[in-house]
Amino acid sequence: MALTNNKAVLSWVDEMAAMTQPDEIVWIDGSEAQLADLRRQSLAAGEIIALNPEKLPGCYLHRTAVNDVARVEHRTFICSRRQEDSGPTNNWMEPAEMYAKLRVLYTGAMKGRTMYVIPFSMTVPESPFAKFGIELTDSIYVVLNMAIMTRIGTRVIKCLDAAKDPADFTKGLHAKAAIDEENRYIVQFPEDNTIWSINSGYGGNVLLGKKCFALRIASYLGRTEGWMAEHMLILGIENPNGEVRYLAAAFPSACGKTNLAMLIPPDVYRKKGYKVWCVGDDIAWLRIGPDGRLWAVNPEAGFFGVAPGTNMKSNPNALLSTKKNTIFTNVVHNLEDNTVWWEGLDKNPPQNALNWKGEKWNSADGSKGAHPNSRFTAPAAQCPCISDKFEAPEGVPISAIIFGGRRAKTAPLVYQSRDWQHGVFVGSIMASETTAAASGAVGVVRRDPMAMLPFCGYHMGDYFRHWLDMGKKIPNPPKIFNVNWFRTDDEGHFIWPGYGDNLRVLDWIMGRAFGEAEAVTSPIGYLPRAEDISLEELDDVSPATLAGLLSVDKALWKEEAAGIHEFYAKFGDKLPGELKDELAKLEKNLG
Ligand code: OXD
Ligand code: MN
Repeated sequence: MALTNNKAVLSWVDEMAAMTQPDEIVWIDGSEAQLADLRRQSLAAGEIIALNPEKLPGCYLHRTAVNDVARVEHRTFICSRRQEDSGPTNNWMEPAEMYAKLRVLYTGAMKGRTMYVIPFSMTVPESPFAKFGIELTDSIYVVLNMAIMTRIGTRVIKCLDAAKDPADFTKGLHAKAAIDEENRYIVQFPEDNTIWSINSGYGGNVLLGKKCFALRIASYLGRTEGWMAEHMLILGIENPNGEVRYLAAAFPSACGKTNLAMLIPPDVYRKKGYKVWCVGDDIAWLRIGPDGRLWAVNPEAGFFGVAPGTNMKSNPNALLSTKKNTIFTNVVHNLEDNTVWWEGLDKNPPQNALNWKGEKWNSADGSKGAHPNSRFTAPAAQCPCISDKFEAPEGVPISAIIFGGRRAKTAPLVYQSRDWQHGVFVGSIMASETTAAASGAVGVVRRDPMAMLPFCGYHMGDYFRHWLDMGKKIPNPPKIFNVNWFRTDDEGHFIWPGYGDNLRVLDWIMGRAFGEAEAVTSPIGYLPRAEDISLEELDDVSPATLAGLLSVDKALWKEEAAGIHEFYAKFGDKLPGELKDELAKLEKNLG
């Protein structure tokens, strides 16, 4: 039975059902009873496997199709009405043409299946920051994941119905169809507040609240409405005075974002009373608060984290978050005790196990048991260091924004931008070097402005402009920094220990944000001196090594400037003049 009389919702659901032709329509009310029933159906269909109820209560394993294991950027489109609004970094097709093409694929796609109607809210529905959406899907796996990653059901639809404009919701349509790679499309229509996803069953392509809505559509809405949707973690650092200061940080993938979001302070800091609180691990929505500061909420309710490499040393808080009520996707099924395993969990791969494809797996043959992009979907509330402000409707005030990437030589451990405009420049030139873990050449610099390259729902040049404009509107803006945990020595070893010791750098950053820490000027911005970053009880790094990590090699930065020119050329007339000025200033400073 429909959960609402909302005409805009009902007529759209009818229209989509007429096209996809499901046998049945089920409204998701979000109740535990309904979710339990769906789990039973999914188990009976073999779509999920129940794991050991003592060791992993409420946990399930799911395997996607072998051809459907990751986000597909080459099949992701931003279909704005005008191509120039989608820009050079997005795929584009004229919306009418795309709708027509997809209608053919959706027609009858749900025959013999059930269509689930999931009302969802990004951030708590009662928050003034909340945005509502409805996802239609023929996948119970999607329903169960959305129930972890977002707030769903009756509570949400009530808020939408009571909103100023009950027709203001994001229309998400997902059909598994035949999981056909050749006809897989992940399409955003920003001006229509609409997302159509077809022929995939993998998380990032089908949990429409995440990348599709909370970043691509939301970035577009944010620009129109004067706020920002960013690919950022949010964390709070509690200092020995009990004061909690918050920062947001954007990194491209494979740079340790989830680890930083749940950092465990080094012993020396812990003993002094420092604590780190996680507000979010992937997405931040940022708005100017009544006090003139920038406030952030995490629009999501769960973590959709990469499993391989997660262990009790690298990220105990993430691992502990997955011990109950978690859905594992494409990991190893340990048949010895009906649990899960992945590369990097520990050094004891199970002997009696199935790999991510469900095949008998022999760890000794050198093959991977878990897919490198295998995931856990875990409720954020289960994280041992979740912030008590995680669900605060107003969010948390952000004192520092951090950009970063993986650079073997060029970027120092940390530097601070001179001001907001320079900070936008620093974000716009963000780059990361490819690692041996990915296919293709190693050490190739990939520009990924603000880590938003695959997630910006409009022209990246306009996005830079929006950042610059926001800076003018925030009376008390956060300070902007860049970090690089990944400098290597001549043998290619990382010099900085990373992980918990990154707090030493965050501590300096917060000191700067609050006018308590020293810095010196350099051609690229403000730098700490070696003595400004505490090395207490850190025997592996000498002050001389730290000074090296903070050095700026002018020759390398001149090469960098040439690379930035090349990258900026893509944006033509849409590149804001302020960023050209910043690049010119950098070149002048380098002499
Ligand atoms: C993610 C991503 O899955 O950024 O969070 O790709
Ligand atoms: Mn992400």
